[in-house]
Amino acid sequence: MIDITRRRERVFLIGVLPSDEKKEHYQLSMEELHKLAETAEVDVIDSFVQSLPRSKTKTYIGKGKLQEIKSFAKTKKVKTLIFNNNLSPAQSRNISNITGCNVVDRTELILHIFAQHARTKQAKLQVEIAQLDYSFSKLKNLWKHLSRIRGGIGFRGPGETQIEIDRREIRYRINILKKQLKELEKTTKIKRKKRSKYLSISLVGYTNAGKSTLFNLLTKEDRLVEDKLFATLDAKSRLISHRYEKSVMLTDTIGFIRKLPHKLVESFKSTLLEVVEADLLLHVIDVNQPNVIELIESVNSVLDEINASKLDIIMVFNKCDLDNSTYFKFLRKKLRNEYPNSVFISAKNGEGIEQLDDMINSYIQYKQDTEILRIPMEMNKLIKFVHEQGDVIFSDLDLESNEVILEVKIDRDLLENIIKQIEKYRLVCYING
Ligand SMILES: Nc1nc2c(ncn2[C@@H]2O[C@H](COP(=O)(O)OP(=O)(O)OP(=O)(O)O)[C@@H](O)[C@H]2O)c(=O)[nH]1
Ligand SMILES: [Mg+2]
Repeated sequence: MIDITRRRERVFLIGVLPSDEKKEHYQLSMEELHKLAETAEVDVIDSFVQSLPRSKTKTYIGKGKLQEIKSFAKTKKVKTLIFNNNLSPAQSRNISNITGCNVVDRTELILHIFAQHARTKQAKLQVEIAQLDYSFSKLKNLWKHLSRIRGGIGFRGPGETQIEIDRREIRYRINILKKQLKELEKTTKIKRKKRSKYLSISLVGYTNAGKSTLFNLLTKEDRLVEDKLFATLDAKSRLISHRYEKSVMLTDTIGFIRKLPHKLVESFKSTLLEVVEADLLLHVIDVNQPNVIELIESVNSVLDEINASKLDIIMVFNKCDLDNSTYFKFLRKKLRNEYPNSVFISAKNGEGIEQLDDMINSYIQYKQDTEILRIPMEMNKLIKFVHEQGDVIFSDLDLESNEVILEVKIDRDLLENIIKQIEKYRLVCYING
């Protein structure tokens, strides 16, 4: 993988505007690339976008444009070109040969940022696996490419042999890392199991939407908040005991981005498990982004990819302190119509938080039910379970029927299951006389 770790490296950003894409829309994705580059701590000297019906197979952009970039790079002392798309290994090599510059594609840039920001052992392992996976697939394609241009199967030049050795080593390393990750995940799973008594809520959303800021506000924690993409890479959970009608386990996790590399989602699955296993998601959105609907959709597609799109969701439109224009009021109305289960807040100054709290409490009420249960004394495991999982308001013994009477406030789904177990037990007793 190309190294761009040297501080304040001077770079150009490069993109291709395909004929089927709107200029303004593409501009936004170039701006996002700019923000990614800033997050990677490099200096963006200039950007180039070429309009083409579609990108060039060999060099991604036109050769003439590349020559132009080459001479600009020389005068501006730029050594690295960052592309707004993923490049094939052959494209990277060709561009590098023509311009004499390092070539970094979008996925490599994102992976680099993830590597920079990984703090926990788990995040570090996950990033390294994703990076190796990406190098592996690039080498695989490069091998295919070389064998094609050098006479196909049977030809074994030194290049291919080296690539094969590299590939084997990468695969070996990936396997070792995956094993280490599995070990780590075992302990996380144990921790997670203990949490079943609480309502679990996960914050999800596009990177930089304000998830960690909201997490800090609700938990009074001091989690890292930065005006950078992917400030958070690990999952952190905190128990909120007294704010809501029931204890809540709130989890802050990594932000998403459009075209989030698939390999990255794949290797971060264990961190994202917190999201999948939540009762409720708070989808945090920076309402000031011009393409807000598109950002919501890209988050939804990642949620889909990790099987979390069917979970209950409250849309939390954040950063409402930043704009008070008439257009903003109109947009608010439009979003409220589109997403009825939504709230408008500022995680920075606390505006709208009461309303968010009310919605969480309503959700708790909706999820819970109060019921008087009569449980046969023999079902002692079930009695213990009810005590553990619910809030027992009143309890008594009916010695005549040999039953425990419990008035309990408990999760609706659990309650259904408990009632079924009691009925089944009674039926078996009845049949057996
Ligand atoms: N004006 C304003 N800025 C906010 C608000 N909430 C968050 N921010 C700012 O937005 C930036 C990103 O906030 P974070 O809380 O780090 O965002 P995040 O969603 O956790 O980002 P990642 O961890 O990178 O995915 C920071 O500079 C925050 O200070 C808000 O309500 N209003
Ligand atoms: Mg964060």
